[in-house]
Amino acid sequence: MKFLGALFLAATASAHYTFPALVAGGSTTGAWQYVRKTTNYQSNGPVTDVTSNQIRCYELSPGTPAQGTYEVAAGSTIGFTAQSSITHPGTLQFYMAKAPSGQTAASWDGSGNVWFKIFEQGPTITAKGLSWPSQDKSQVTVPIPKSLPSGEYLFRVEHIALHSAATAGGAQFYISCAQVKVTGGGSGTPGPLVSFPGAYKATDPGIMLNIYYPIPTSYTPPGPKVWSG
Ligand SMILES: [Cu+2]
Repeated sequence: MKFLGALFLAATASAHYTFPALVAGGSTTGAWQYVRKTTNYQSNGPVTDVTSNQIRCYELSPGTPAQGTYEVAAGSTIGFTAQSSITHPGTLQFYMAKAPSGQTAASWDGSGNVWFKIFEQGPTITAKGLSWPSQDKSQVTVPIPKSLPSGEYLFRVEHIALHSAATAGGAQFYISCAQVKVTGGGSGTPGPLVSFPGAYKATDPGIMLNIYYPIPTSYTPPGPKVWSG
């Protein structure tokens, strides 16, 4: 039993993942059709350096857009597929950033103090330990805030795997950015705004922690507060 347990742990620890496609309205787009191809599209491996430019969108070839920009109505639900599933425990977050005038979601690199968070999902904490709602999911979704102004955005998913996060640099960031065009939006002012890199430090309490022992009594996801619209 002990031996089988060790084998199982070894297998799951190497099972990294990607977020290659969008899901909306019950259907799934093609892989890397609206999502910029990530550096880990073959290896499935994570970003571990929060100061690297890769922490923004994990792009294989920065400057190379995805094939298309996906149209989505404000207030509707959209998300990403996880290939083949989110095998690690950790926190799930979604961010967006609006392409400045003169740029499109396809042309823009997402640099600057431009990103706001629209969703964060920490663990359920019990005396037995932490459980993470996104774990083992093969897709994750979020409602686009209804008051988000119409326009072109980068839409970023981030899953921070925390199984080996007890030391700085141990957390594993799985990231993708999609190009979207929001329609029927409102007149909200998203914020607070942060940059990637810049938003995180390797020692942030939501990034560097032992999730197993002693069992944490609270968890604070890294980055800015969620903009609720
Ligand atoms: Cu992994």
